This record gives sequence, C-alpha cells and structure tokens, in this order.
Amino acid sequence: MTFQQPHSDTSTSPSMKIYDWYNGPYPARVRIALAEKGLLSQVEFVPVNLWEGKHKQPAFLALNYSGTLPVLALHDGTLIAECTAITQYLDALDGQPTLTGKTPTEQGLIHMMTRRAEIELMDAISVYFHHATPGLGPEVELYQNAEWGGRMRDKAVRGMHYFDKLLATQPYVAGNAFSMADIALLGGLIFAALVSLPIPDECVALHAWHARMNERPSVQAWRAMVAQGQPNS
Ligand code: GTS
Repeated sequence: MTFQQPHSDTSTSPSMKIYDWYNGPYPARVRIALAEKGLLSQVEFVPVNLWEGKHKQPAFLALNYSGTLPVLALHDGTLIAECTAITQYLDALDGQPTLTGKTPTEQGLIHMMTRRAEIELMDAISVYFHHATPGLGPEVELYQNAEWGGRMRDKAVRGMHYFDKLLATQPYVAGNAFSMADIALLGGLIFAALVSLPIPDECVALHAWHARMNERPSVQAWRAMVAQGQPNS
C-alpha cells in the first residue's frame, strides 16, 4: 500500500487530510477536537489499518517516522503528528481558541493537564495494551514486556484516582472550562474501555465528569463515526 503525499488540490476537496483509524483512541482525540471546532466536513480521513501493521510500513513511516496515528496533512505538504500539536493547529485556525487557552495562564494549565492525562493515563494504557495484552497481534507486536505492561496498567488506575480527586474540586480537567485536557482524559478512558479497564466505582467524580463528557455533541459525533465503521478500508 502506498500513501499519496499531500499536494495542492482543487478547491472543492476537503482542505485537510487526517491519516488515522476510525476507532483508535488517539485518533478519537483529534476527531472530537474537529467536531468541537465544526471542522469535520473540512477533513478527508485516510485509513491506516493498525491491525495489518500499515503504520509500521515504509509508506506510512515516510509521513510520520514514529509510526503512530493520527497525522494531519495540509495542502502545502506540511505534516503534523501528535494529538496535542494537531489540536493546537486546529484550534488556532479560526483565531478563536476554545480548546487550548487564550491567556498565557490558560495555555500553560491546559498544556500541563493534557500532558498529565497522557502520562498518567492514556500513554500508560497504551503501554499496557501493547505489552501485556495481545495488542495488535504477533505480526505487529514484535517486542512485548508483560511485567512493564502490568506496571503501566497499575499506573493508569492510580491516574484515574488522581483525576477523580481533581474533578471533585473543579468541573473540568484544566479548571473551569472545557479544553484539550478534557479531550486527552477522555481519550484515556476510551482506551481504558477498549482494554476492559473500568473506572473504579469509588471514583465518583470521575464517573460524573465522564457522563457529562459523553453528553457533548462532539463526543456523540465521534461515537456515530465509530458506529459507522471504517469506510474505504
Ligand atoms: N503521542 C502520540 C500522539 O499523541 O499522537 C501517540 C499516538 C499513538 O500511539 N497512536 C496509536 C498508534 O499509532 C493509535 S491508536 O492505538 O490510538 O489507534 N498505535 C500503534 C502503535 O503500534 O503504537
């Protein structure tokens, strides 16, 4: 399989391409951000089948050397990987940042809490998935370390307790407003559900926050896309 390098195109085509996989937890973060910004119609999604290891093949590594999804491709050939970086780009497009903060303080807090959601939960669950479960299967998971994966699962559960305590004192992950940090935590919980790692019952504030997030139109739009399955695969 080859991936076309992004290039200038006709004005009727979507203005951005996103290489991702329809139900991936990291891709979910960008799809939810797109829905929050009203940009879903501007994007062509290009499927990269993780289960077939397409993300580790040279054609895709040429787009993103780390071999991970999602990747945003702009018409001028610019490639942006990393959910946080893609979200920052999307949020800045209309000059009205609603996800990444307006003031220096907001920006700093949102960046910090996004990283915490990644470090304490989402990335930890990713390591658990790839190391202590069958992951993407033997063709893709060429090295596994179950002990390390198990530690990362425990870290993720501690992370859930950390966010539970935090959300008992404030409505959103970075303070009083919804932001990219909430999307990052949501991504972690989307991954947790995929690996059957439930939010502990005692994490009442985290459960309540999660229920509120699931009511957001952007999250419902993401669920509808997942329910449709992967077109063009
Ligand atoms: N730090 C990266 C980001 O924020 O974008 C992580 C991206 C990432 O790990 N993406 C997953 C991936 O490519 C996609 S998914 O599992 O959520 O669908 N995983 C494949 C692999 O082999 O690591």
